[in-house]
Amino acid sequence: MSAVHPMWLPDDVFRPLGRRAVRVDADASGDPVLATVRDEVAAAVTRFGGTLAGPDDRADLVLTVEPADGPDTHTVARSAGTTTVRATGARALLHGLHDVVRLGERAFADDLAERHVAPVNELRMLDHWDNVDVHPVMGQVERGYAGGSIFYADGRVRDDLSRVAQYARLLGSVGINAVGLNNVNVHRTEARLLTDGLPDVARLAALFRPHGIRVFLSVSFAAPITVGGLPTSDPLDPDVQAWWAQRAADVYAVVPDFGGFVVKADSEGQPGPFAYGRDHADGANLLARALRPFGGTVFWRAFVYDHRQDWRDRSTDRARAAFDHFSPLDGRFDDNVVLQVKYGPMDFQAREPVSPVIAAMPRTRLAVELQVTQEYTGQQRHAVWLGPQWSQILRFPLWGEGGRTVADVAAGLGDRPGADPGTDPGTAPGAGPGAGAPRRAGLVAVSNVGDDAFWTGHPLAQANLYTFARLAWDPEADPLALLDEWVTLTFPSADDEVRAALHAILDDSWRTYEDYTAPLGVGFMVRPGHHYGPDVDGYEYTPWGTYHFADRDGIGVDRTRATGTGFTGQYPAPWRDVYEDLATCPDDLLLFFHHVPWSHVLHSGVSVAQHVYDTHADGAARTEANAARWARVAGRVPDDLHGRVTERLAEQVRSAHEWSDQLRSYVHRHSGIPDARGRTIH
Ligand code: GCV
Repeated sequence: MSAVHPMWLPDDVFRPLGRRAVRVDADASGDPVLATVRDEVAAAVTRFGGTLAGPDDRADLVLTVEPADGPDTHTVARSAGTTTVRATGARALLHGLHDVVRLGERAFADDLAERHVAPVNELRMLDHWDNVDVHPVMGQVERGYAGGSIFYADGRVRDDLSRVAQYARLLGSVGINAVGLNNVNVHRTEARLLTDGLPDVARLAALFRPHGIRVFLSVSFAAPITVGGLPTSDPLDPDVQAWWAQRAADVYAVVPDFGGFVVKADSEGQPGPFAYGRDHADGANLLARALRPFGGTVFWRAFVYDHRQDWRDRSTDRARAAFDHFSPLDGRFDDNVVLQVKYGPMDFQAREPVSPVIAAMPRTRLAVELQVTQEYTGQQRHAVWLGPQWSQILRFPLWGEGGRTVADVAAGLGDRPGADPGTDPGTAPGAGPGAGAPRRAGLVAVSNVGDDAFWTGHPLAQANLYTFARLAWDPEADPLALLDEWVTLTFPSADDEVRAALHAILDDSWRTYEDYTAPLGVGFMVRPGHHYGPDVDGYEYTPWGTYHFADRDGIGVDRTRATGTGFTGQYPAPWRDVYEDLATCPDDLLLFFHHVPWSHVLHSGVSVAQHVYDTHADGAARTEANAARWARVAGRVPDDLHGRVTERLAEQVRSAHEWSDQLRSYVHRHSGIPDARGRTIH
């Protein structure tokens, strides 16, 4: 395999545009994003026989900028045989160009309906957990399943950054506008990106800039000590404040459009403000004030918990940690701080409830963090398309049906309950009026790319990167329509059989994965450390047994207020009561919230034990059907891609059976309940 796969931008997708007369009515001199638009159009017409129309020539497509304040917006309209894209600025024109690319021939149909397009989220970000050095345990890309870093090799920024240029083009085409360049676990070498590494950061920024993307650095809270030689990194120390202010000035001197910092503090060994008796608002505001003169933003992660203590005691339920730490700080963060909250209270499990923190901070800008890299969802060896999961999370109505959703909070849309100081965020009704100003932020995800020829290890994992970017643009978009869009772009010459096979494998793949892995929201049955494959009891032994408290009588974590950890009380109504009550708690989250007997009958009508027998047998069987389906399209997609997917699907079949066998056997041995469908359990 030599050539790098083009992901969703193979040359062919430019054919409808490239065979026509196209005019770019914008002076590209001095604006790198406009230059990108002009270069894309020029390359397309050269390749497919169209023309670059001059100012007085008739054109099939006109791309023009009509400056306006406000968010990037474009319209696409068809009249008198010409399609016109009007954009409010350079970035909007680039988005408009790719809107036309996605429309294909439809962009030139006389009945094209006029389109007004603007992103819902202001910030659409991908974080990279890339280490500059190869970490002895985590490798080069922490939780990376697609080879080495595209940014770094041999302990420094690569000399050849051609992959980064391709990546920036891909991301710009789907509206990503921010990229974090290094791991949130900041080691010594990455910490130096902020000092000696700045010329290299500037090289990377120069590759993202033409695609409308700003770069961010993850920084260590202890950098004033480890890099700066100060005796402290106390956020209230004037020398520490001056040190950060100087670092910000240095970065902006070489990267004038630098985005800002990403920070993981007081979590999993990373230093933070707790060491000085300060809180996370003190910590975040320290960096925010250093960045403020230059227009920079701090993404402060809410993934804060004590990894040495949790689950060993019912009073230290890890799910509670982010809310307990952060909700008291609402209103204390500067307005160039964005609190970055993982979608669930645990850690990117295939099934979790949404994090109650998202509903609890009405006076804070808040970005929701998703995980495109498949740490807990098959590590890009399993075909698991996460679009439906993300869509479900984003559409979740935090204050009940009809009220504001997770996506609304991230986008800063509408008033959030409690935005008016003095209103109790836990009880105010969702659709009611509030007094808070919109707090626009957006979505962040951990990227899944590496230097692999297919970018993502499993070629079909490209669909996750694409879907995340498109949902970050419009969280209400139908994920299946986005998947279909990805199929059309990525496989432009695919016949119906190939399209059907891709849909058959991917459409329900999240559910399939959930079916053969940890059941009913219980989470964390992966092998500790690397998080691949089943180890039902492997995670975190507590004095009572495993963290999921399985024994011969039952399974699940009691997180009720009545008898458990009280976590249900972190939700606003109605969810605090819906989750509290066994009668109303949804099946797919049952074991997250309740400890129940194996014989407990689900809303679906079967017992917990029988549910495990059924879903695991069926889920594993579906992976076999997928492998067979893919075998039938051999010769209809490129051989190298077909081969890679075949190899991954085979591993998925093996692994799914391993999961299924272990889970069914575990439940059978503990519960003694026979499988009502009479299947053999080993
Ligand atoms: C970058 C999980 C992962 C860690 C990751 C952490 C985080 O715990 O296993 O590898 O660290 O999340 O999001 O910071």
